[in-house]
Amino acid sequence: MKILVINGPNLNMLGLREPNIYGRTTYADLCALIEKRCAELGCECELYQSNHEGDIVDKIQAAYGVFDAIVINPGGYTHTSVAILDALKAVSIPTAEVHISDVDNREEFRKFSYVSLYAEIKIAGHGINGYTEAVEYFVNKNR
Ligand code: DHK
Repeated sequence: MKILVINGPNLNMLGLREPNIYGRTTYADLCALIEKRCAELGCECELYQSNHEGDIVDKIQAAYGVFDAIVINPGGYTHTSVAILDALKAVSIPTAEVHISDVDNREEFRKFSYVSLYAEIKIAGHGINGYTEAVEYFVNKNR
């Protein structure tokens, strides 16, 4: 199976940004972790990060007919982007929503997620392990 892992704005700053919330692991380390787990599970993955909403929409649209599942952490767009929600609905690819932090126990505005209106699973507050848990979810589901 082929999984597309999308990270939204500021996730390229992992390791530097608010380490008390997001940890000290860098984005490069995160990519290495996901690639290793996918290799162990025998699935293909592509990793994509963008700070731009429209680029993320383009990437989701281009996933149609190519990827079997999407793992997405939309960053701040989680709480604002109807466009990302609509793109996911348009391609109808099974999607897991991941957040490094426990978004339901932070500021009020982080409790609402547009992507949750489409995603079949939400993993939040498990740190970077949330990404590999999402990959495992799809691999198990497709067994
Ligand atoms: C990452 C962000 O950049 C925030 O805007 C979200 C999410 C939370 C995370 O926990 O990974 O609110």
